[in-house]
Parts: sequence; structure tokens; C-alpha cells
Amino acid sequence: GLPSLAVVGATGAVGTVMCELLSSRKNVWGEIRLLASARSAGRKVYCRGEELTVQELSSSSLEGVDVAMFDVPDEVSAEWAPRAVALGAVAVDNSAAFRMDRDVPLVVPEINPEQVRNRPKGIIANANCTTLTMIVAIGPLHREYGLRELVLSSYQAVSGAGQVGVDTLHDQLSKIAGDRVLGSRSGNVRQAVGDDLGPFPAPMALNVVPWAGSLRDAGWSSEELKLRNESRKILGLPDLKVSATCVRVPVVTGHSVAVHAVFGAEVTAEGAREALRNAPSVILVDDPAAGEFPMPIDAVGTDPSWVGRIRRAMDDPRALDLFVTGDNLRKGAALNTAQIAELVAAELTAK
Ligand code: 11C
Repeated sequence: GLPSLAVVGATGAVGTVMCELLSSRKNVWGEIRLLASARSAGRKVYCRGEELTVQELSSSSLEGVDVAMFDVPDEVSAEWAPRAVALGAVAVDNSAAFRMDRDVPLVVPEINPEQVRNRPKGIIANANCTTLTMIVAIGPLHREYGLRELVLSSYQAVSGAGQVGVDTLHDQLSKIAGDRVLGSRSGNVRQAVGDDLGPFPAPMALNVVPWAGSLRDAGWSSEELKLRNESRKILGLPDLKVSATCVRVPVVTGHSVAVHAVFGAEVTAEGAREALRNAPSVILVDDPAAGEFPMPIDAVGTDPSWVGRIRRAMDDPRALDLFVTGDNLRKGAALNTAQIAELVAAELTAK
């Protein structure tokens, strides 16, 4: 029969999108089980045309599962992905717990699908949403020109911090709605928003916050290090130079990245456009004269990364500047996880 699937973290921001996706993708699964913490157990969720009851994550609820997807915090994955493997499943993990483990492949099906089979721990990792949004556009340019360096600035949506991030922004927006003075004097947005900042270090409404993740050595954020380390691993370029500044913006869904990419060979904007026009999971939206560029309000709810503003750097014929936007909960999370799981399903079905 068809392989069975468990979605662990089915009621979270990513899990919710996963259930929507499973309703629209080619059906390669037998039984689908939705698992979550005790708090969400018993909830009814619509998935693949059926109403399913969410079960509590436990060894017994993982019994008999062939593929287990994890859309849960790092510490939950760290504990439960190996347990799922011990119970006979292949784990596809969307947390950061295993991404940099040498024995765990970090797979983007458009770039390194062959890595799926290279999984001595039975775990396959899914990359960070910011990395994924950008990397599907960078992969084809790397193949064309040979990538040497990335200088990145991100514009990350609040849903990257989960449903609590979305609720925080909406609460703040409703507190300030209609106040036409806000933002014109120092401190008044802070006052209006109050103390409840949710998962963010500063108000998100009417603001941009140059911070995502946790503090690491020398002032870098964990999110900035993920962009560097994960890009290197996915592209197989351990010495790739990467400098990133990760910024949170008051967008609900859709991460964007401004990219300065330096290559080994001379580039042209039209050559880059041609490479991206033919690339999987990429939409080229590059007509500024017509007001067409990639933006989260258009990319949200869609599968591909939207790429535009492609220019050759004025001072370096080997460098390109471009802007990429993608749905951080889709390609950035649920969709890429689903694609990896489908590669495993094909492998298990062929056995
Ligand atoms: C954010 N990218 O936007 C983060 C969320 O490593 O999977 C995802 C964290 C991760 O806050």
C-alpha cells in the first residue's frame, strides 16, 4: 500500500499550511495522522478532503508511520525525530536541530534532490524559510556563473515567528488604527503598542526591526548564521562568503531578500533572467517600468519564489543585484518539507 504519513505540529503556523498543501498535492500517501502537543489534541482539522482528529504526539501515535514530518520547535524535534526513526519512520524535520549535522542531508529538491538518499540517521532536514526563499533563485545562477559571495538583507514576515508573531502584529495594528500622529514623534509608537511585544524585541507595527533569532558570537543573529551555513551546505560550497543582515518587517506572510551575488564569471542581467525563466519553482517578475516587482502581497499563498529587480552591479561585471520574495510558510517551510517527503514516498513505494 501507499506509505503512511504523520504531520507532527499539525496545528501550528506551518502545520496548518501543510494540511492545506496535502489537500491540493498529488496524493502519494496512505493514512495521514495529525499529531501535536496535548494542548491541541482532539482538535478537528480538514486535511486531504477528510476531517481528521489531532492526536497527541507520543511513541504510540508514531507507531506504524513510514514518514514523519516535524514542524515543531528545535527541542521537540531533537527529542522526537530520532524516536520516530527508532520506530521505523523516515523523519523530515523543519527545525534547525539537525540541519548542520554531517549525517543529515539538507535538501532542496530543485537543487540537491540526490541528497535525500544520503541519510544515515534516517533524518532529512528542511532549511530555514529565509534560506529557502532565496536559494531556489540562487541555485540556477550558481550553475550558470559559479557563485563566490552573497551579501544579503532580509525583510522577514512576522509569521516566521509562528502564529504568535501574526497575532502580535494584528493586535498592535488594531491598537494604533486610525491614529494619524503615530510615528511622527520619538517613542509614541512604543507607547501606543504597549508592553506586549510577543516574540519580537520591539514593536512591529509601523516599524522595522533589524533582528531575527537569538544572539550569537560577535553580534551575529542565529538567523544570519543560518543563512550562511545553510546556503553553503545546500549549494555544496563550504567556503562561500556570506554576509547577511536579517530584518523583521510588518508583513504577515512572505519573506523577501535583497541579494548582492558575486560570481566567478562575468554576468549579464538578461543572461540571469534567462537562467531564472527556465528554473523550477521560480517566477520572474521584473518589469519596473510597469510597476512589476516581487512583493509579499502577491507571493503569499503561492508556491514559487518571485524574483525581480535584476541588475548587473555597476562597479563589478561579475556581480548581480536582485530581489526575491516567497511565501515563508510554503516554499519556506511546508512546501519544501512536502516535496522532500514525496521523494521519500516515491522511494518507499518503488521498494
Ligand atoms: C523567522 N526564519 O522568520 C525564522 C523562522 O530556523 O526554521 C524559522 C526558524 C528556522 O523567524
